Amino acid sequence: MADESTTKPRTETRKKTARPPLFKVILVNDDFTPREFVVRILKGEFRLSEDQAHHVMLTAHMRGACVVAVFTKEVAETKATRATEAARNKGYPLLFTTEPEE
Ligand code: TYC
Repeated sequence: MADESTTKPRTETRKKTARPPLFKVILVNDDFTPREFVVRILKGEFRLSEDQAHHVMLTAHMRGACVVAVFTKEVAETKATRATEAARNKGYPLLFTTEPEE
């Protein structure tokens, strides 16, 4: 008999899709790298618009550091390394770091 006492409650078996942990790329201020160069790197490596790049650069300049964008670990580390190396090739101390998102 399928009355209330014998019918099983429907249990949902929705599978959770695992999301990879995300990492922030952080732009660190310094006193030597030209502002225009920072903007160029942000546009080239992180595909920011001119306005976005300028805003991120100015925020790092004023506050010491600024989050550029968030990626999976490998992408964040690759981009941070490439951007830092591009600056090093020009003799600038510009630094990008990564850290896990809370
Ligand atoms: N502070 C630099 C200057 O005055 C510009 C700069 C901005 C450098 C942001 C690094 O992450 C940075 N030329």
